[in-house]
Amino acid sequence: MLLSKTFLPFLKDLPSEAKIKSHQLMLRIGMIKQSSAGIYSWLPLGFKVMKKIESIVRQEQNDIGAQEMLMPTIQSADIWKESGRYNDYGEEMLRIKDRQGREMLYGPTNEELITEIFRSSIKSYKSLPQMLYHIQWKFRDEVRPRFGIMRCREFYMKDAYSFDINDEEAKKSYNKMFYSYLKMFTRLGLKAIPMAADTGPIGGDLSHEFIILADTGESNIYADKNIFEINTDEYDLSEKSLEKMRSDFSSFYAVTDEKFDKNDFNLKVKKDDQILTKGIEVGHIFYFGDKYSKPLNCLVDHQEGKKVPVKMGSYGIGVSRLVGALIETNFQNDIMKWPKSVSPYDVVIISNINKNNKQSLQTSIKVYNELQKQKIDVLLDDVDENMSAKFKKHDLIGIPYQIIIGSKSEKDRFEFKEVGTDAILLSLKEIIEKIKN
Ligand code: 5CA
Repeated sequence: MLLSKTFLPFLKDLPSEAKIKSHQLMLRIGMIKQSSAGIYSWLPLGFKVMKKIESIVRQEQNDIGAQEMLMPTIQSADIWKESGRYNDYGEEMLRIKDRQGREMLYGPTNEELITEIFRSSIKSYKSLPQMLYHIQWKFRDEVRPRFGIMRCREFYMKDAYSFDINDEEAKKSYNKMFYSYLKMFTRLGLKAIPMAADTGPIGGDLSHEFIILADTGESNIYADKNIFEINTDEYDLSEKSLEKMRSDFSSFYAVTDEKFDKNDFNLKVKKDDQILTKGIEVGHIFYFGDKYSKPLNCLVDHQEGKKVPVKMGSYGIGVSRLVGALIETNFQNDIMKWPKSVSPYDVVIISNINKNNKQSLQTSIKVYNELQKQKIDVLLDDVDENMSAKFKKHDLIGIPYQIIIGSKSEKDRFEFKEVGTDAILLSLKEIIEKIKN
């Protein structure tokens, strides 16, 4: 892509309405644009990053056998009346009437709808277990939307739902999801810590929030610092390993405000190991057994002949919130560096455009064509602007690799830089190898 042709509405000044750095950066470099309070359009640069995150989430969910589907954003109020949540959910739910006067709503979550789908086709224990998920927009009419896409009204969520015959089997599904989340966050370059949590309007008695540490997070975190030493690469999908994973994590104290107890904290964690900090909730998983299957009459034939309500869990990831969370953790001292797995481009060519010397641009185009041939997603900065302004701009856009084509480049060797390290002179072949590795 040529920068001169890219839709990238850069703002000159820091947007004053934004309070945290992810919100500031996303507006500044044109990743998003607010359309009304807590509702945003995703512009090409922001959309590209979000789609890459979505793709990692999808791959990791598929890897544990979850099946992707797509449910609508608009739901009928009837199923919510059946579960009893229509009234309980309160003002966060956006309620709509269609032209026939039927009560509808914009889905804040999908427990009811998925249970209704499931009960209409699955009748026997023989078809269990099942895990279904979709990645879809949600709407919650938050009292105080804030921090850009971190706490907004319309947001993009991956929500998965598990169905099992009994508690024991359901715990295995829960553990698989737990494992899938750890892998996902590792691929996103994030250290997310699972913390025992309250269940709120979703319900149930077993729940974990996945939190990444960030000063601007909305959750207070109380943890034993040794939890950060757990090596998540050790685990696999065998039952034994998954149980070990759960017991390793639960052996360390790590909770948010709702579960915090000062005495307990001091008793269980040595003073030197205590961490009190802030974090961002990027995922939340729940086990609630028959909370929805019972009122919605979602029954399956048990091995022993009787009919039992299916045991369910639900598992959310804030896909759009993750874009902000990644900025909060990777944007420091006015320099952004996207993890390679989700960077909007693999590499940027920063070309010294000079009216009297067309050589740089010609060389840049040659390099650009070669990288494209190699299926490398490359942005060429072909804008007529001085180099120091260009460097400043790319510090914000955050593409992790830069090829600088100007006075220092030699005939077949170019200045190549990984953000945060010094530039080195490399041949195009060496550059391609570095990017591909
Ligand atoms: N049904 C369950 C799990 S599928 C559920 O809705 N869980 S949740 O309420 O915890 O939301 C899941 C994730 O969505 C959260 O962990 C968070 O990352 C994201 N999220 C929730 N509310 C918002 C919001 N207002 N703005 C942005 N992201 C949000």
